[in-house]
Amino acid sequence: MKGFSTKAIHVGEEPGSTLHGDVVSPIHLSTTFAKTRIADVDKGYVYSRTGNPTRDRLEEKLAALENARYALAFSSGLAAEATVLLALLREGDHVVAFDDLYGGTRRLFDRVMGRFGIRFTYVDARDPGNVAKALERGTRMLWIETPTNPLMKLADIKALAEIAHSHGALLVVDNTFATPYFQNPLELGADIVVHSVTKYIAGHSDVVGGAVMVNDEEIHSKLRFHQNAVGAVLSPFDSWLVMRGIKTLAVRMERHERNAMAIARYLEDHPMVERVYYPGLQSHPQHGLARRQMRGYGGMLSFEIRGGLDAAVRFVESLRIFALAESLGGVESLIEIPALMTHASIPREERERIGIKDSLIRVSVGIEDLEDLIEDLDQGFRRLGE
Ligand code: P1T
Repeated sequence: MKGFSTKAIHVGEEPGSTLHGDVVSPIHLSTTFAKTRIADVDKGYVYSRTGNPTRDRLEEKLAALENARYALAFSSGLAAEATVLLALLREGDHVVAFDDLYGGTRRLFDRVMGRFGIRFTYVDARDPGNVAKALERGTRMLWIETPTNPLMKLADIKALAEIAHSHGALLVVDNTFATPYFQNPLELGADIVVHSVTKYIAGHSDVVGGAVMVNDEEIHSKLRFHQNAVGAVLSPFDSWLVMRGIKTLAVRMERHERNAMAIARYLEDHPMVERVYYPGLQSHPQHGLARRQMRGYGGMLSFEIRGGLDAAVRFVESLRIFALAESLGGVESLIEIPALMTHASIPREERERIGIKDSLIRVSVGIEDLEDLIEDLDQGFRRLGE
């Protein structure tokens, strides 16, 4: 099995791997597993926080998506991230992170991990030189998203992996926006990939989950220990929902991308739009890197609307198909204002320094019919002009 979709559909669910030859993995809800002899109490499945057959099948599938040796499933993207930090860092350690990250990730870094003596320095990681300059003796980890949330900035994974490794640090890549269909950071030298499975991987806005993928056995065993010891595991039912979602990841991503590219071009030509951020556009300052490092540009984009926050609010409230909501990566189109929603927890001065203006609107382009999406945006712009 080599192809992405073949693996997405079959890994972890081979007929013959279950009692009845199920084509779809069954959901194992039991929290505990009985033994007939004391000698066997720690053999096989024991307790579902530690290990569960449905979660195991999902983890096999998740590993296959990133061509990784190991994957671990968590109850949210943030739970996955927290477990990585808790498993691999200690008091006094230092992390260099991309300054443009999901607001909740920065909140976890600064307001939770900071209390345990882990220090974070934020840099514009588009320039690897900025990352190299920020390294300290205690730097153990580089942490990036690429493309970033919400400004669609890119970081050169290969270059940053070299910088990290020459310093004895690990490179962590949050691959949520690109998805494993369009980008595989482990193959470019990253040590750890994290995902908010809530987004494209599950794909239907009906499950909150997270994942970590790695190749290194020692890192894996530390993560596995902490997955159980901290306990933020994905439930069997949610594991099953994610497995179901993964089977269509490739076809969904093709359609997300096709719609996003067309909408990015539409917005770029619109007189009410100041600027569009989408790595598939020639006008994106890192379009060349996107072409080299990714196999596609994904379904996320953002744009600045003319007229400031007031226009942004009126526009997003006037849409009928694009739902005004946080999150992303589901089949339905979503729209939001980062300064008021997903990135409101970042102080205004810091937001402005990164480039997140009040007039920035972020779009998760769904897989509806393109004509309907464009018509909805059109009527939104028309109402602004009234
Ligand atoms: O929401 P959760 O599953 O815990 O994942 C957190 C997370 C991690 N990484 C990235 C790149 C993310 O975008 C997210 C969650 N983001 C949103 C909810 C959002 O609307 O941006």
